[in-house]
Amino acid sequence: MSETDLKPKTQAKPKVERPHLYKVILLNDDFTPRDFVVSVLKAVFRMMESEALGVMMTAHRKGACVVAVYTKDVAETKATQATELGRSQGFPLTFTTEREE
Ligand code: TYC
Repeated sequence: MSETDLKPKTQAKPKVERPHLYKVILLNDDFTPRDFVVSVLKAVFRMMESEALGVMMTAHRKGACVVAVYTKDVAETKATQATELGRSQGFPLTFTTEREE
């Protein structure tokens, strides 16, 4: 650095924040067959049968269940895909997303 160069008194602090994470939430309904819910969880969220069964039964009993956590884009894409799989068969199966605190 030459003598005429000005050195900044404070360094610009590189601010790299981690992305917000979003939960995908499965909602219960009275019409979608249990085995169809399980098949969607396996196909879209890459779950094993036992895990998918557990998530489906939790939603069935409690009204909703967190399926997985992703960045915003991935969460919204998977929630839409999974919901559309249900709609394509005439079921009201619904997946929503919610930002984590
Ligand atoms: N409640 C549905 C039934 O009894 C099954 C079901 C479970 C549907 C979980 C949605 O998120 C759900 N056929």
